Amino acid sequence: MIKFSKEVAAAIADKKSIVALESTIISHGLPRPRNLSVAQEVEAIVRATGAVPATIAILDGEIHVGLEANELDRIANEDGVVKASTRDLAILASTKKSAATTVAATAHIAAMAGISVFATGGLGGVHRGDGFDESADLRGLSVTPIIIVCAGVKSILNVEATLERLETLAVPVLGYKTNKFPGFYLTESGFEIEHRVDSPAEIAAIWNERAGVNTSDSAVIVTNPVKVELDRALHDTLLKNGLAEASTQHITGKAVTPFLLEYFHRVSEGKSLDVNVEIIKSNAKLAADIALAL
Ligand code: PSU
Ligand code: MN
Repeated sequence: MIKFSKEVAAAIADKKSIVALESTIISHGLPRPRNLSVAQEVEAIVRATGAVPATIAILDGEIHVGLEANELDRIANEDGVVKASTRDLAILASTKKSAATTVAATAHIAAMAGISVFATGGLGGVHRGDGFDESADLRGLSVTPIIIVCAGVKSILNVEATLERLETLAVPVLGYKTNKFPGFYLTESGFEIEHRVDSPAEIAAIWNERAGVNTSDSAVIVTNPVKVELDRALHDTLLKNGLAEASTQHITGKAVTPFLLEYFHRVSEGKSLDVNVEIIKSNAKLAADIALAL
């Protein structure tokens, strides 16, 4: 069912450390042409750390773990690459369509391929408002054994409700060198994290204890705050106006997150984009360090 890139196939044979990377961030989270260069830079960071990157996507109905250069280009530049979550995988396989995978779908495929560490930007979560919009990422992480490195959840979400849902779903949340839950563009969201870790080795140790206490079926979330945050006043203005704009334009369902990210990037004239890129790079580096520690 899985098509591996040459590099990832060799890494599996040689028992090298592998880091899964998601593709929705490339096709729907970052603007062209920067999306392709960022995807390439993120892979290079994983390699420079001594691990092997496996960007995951669906091409013509086939699951790809690791993309060749031309395939990465397709995800970044081809029109009609949809955003796919786990529920879409069988439909894509039978209709032979191409798609970028969300956190939920990427984690699902990575675990299926035997990969234990995954880097992304920010997780999906519970949206604001009373529309019952909750990302499938939350349910996905509750049933998928993987270490996921992120900068918390995007501030466009209801962070408090998202943390409550993660507790209900029994998904552990760790703060990397912090007790403050990061707010994606912001280093702190205003909510606390009970468990702080200070090294990749500590994260690996927690991961390895899970089998013994029979909690191996969920993800472990590692939150890694961005070093230089977006200006707070700018952030708050973007958030207020972006949410109002989404409501005026009746943006719903899976279009909400890409719409708000694009709004932030456009109206901040790239300032939020720079922070977003830093987040992805820093998470890829930490994920590679964790993969090596395992
Ligand atoms: N984080 C980013 N950029 C993104 C996303 C997360 O920095 O584009 C994507 C991820 O793929 C995540 C998805 O799984 O947004 C969540 O979308 P939704 O809220 O529709 O579940
Ligand atoms: Mn949604």
